[in-house]
Amino acid sequence: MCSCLLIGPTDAGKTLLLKRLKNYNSSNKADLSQETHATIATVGVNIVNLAAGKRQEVVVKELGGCMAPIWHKYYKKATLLVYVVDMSNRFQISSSCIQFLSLIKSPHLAKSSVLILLNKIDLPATMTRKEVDCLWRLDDITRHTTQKVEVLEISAQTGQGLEDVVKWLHNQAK
Ligand SMILES: Nc1nc2c(ncn2[C@@H]2O[C@H](COP(=O)(O)OP(=O)(O)O)[C@@H](O)[C@H]2O)c(=O)[nH]1
Ligand SMILES: [Mg+2]
Repeated sequence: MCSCLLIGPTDAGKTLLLKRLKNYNSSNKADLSQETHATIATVGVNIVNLAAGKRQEVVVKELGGCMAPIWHKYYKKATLLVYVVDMSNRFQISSSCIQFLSLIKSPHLAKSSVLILLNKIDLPATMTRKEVDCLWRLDDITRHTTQKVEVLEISAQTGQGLEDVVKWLHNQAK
């Protein structure tokens, strides 16, 4: 069993993503049939167990954005870290970068595999990947961190890119 933290600022799309992952059906398509517009701010922890391959299981824990001051209490057991960014929120992008950098500095997460999810790419006014690359200096991050960092662009709303998230989870759980 492998433990994955799902972290990021409030409204980035973590809860919706978690619902999508939970509903990801055996035909490998995102189940978009459920009403998923209405989410409420997560206070506490949302936990979902995902099957990864035949034998493995990944326990994904979404930590509410407002719990940031106590996120560190959950670092110890986490082997995977998924950090969700809202690509449409220009006001949040810099602070999310700082938050991410302080996260990965934690010695408890030094060996975790990290996935950065650039979410909400379905929205018309999102930043471009190039803009985020520049603001976050993603090249430096992927090159110089102790962790193995991957970046994916997704939409938890439309399901775009979800397959790659599932693949990443499966590969890490092997
Ligand atoms: N358009 C769009 N809306 C999204 C997407 N992901 C999440 N949302 C919406 O953003 C809001 C916050 O989502 P939520 O999952 O609660 O964010 P959390 O605070 O990070 O858990 C909700 O209204 C979601 O429906 C996305 O990929 N595209
Ligand atoms: Mg939430």
